[in-house]
Amino acid sequence: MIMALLTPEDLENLEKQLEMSNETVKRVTGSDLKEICESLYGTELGSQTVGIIPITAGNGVISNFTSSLLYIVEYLGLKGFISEHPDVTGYYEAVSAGADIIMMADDHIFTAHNLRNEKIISNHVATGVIYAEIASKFKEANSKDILVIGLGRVGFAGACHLVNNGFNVYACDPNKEFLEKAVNELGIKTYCGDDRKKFSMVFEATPNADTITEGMIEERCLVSTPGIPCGLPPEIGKKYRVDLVMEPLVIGVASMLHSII
Ligand code: 2YG
Ligand code: MG
Repeated sequence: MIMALLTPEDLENLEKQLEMSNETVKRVTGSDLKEICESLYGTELGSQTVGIIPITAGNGVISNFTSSLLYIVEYLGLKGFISEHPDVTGYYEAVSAGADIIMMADDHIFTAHNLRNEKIISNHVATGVIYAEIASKFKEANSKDILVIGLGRVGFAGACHLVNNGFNVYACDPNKEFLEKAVNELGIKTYCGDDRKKFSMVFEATPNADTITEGMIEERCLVSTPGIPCGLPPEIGKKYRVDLVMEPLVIGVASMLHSII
């Protein structure tokens, strides 16, 4: 399974990226990130404390990762701390220090676990759901048709969310098994370029660049994507005056926390 790992560069200027994406989210959906999360999950973040644990497994600690998480946790109004030690020692430390929620990531799973109510979530699912939700709330959409590009763990979770909310989901993925699974389990339609169908709402979830082509999109459409690198080529974005919601970490983390509160 391919997964793009974050780099320290992705997490630079998180504050600026957050501000810009929140502004776009508000403009294209009418609600800001906090409002979307609260109505999506019916929860409001309270006074929980989040213990963030650096993990050295696999490719090891990503500089800026845990400090970015702490920044986000505090931005969302929660208390947080990073354990002094990594891994199991850090876990013991965080739980002993009274953390209500534990956040940690290795190269495969990034999880948040609420120790008080036993809810647990992966970043894949929370990210898929929130980016799909944002795409589906496009104010200017002229139908309930929505295109999902990529049916990996993030894309599948988002597609599932959209189907459950009554959208007509069209999807593509070069992986035939992923596509078949989504057709069989979710009842989505496959999208192929020959369809000549264009979308005003696009949820892109691939680790690849340039997955969005001119044939797929309406002018002034919305592309919502957590995928790094961005699937929308800048020249197409410009030509079609596309609104783009893309941000490396905050939106997914906000979704994770709201989903387990
Ligand atoms: O503790 C650390 O510093 C590292 N073990 C963190 C590793 C995180 C790896 N995961 C990713 O890079 C992302 N795919 C996580 C999700 C980003 C939000 N879309
Ligand atoms: Mg991409």
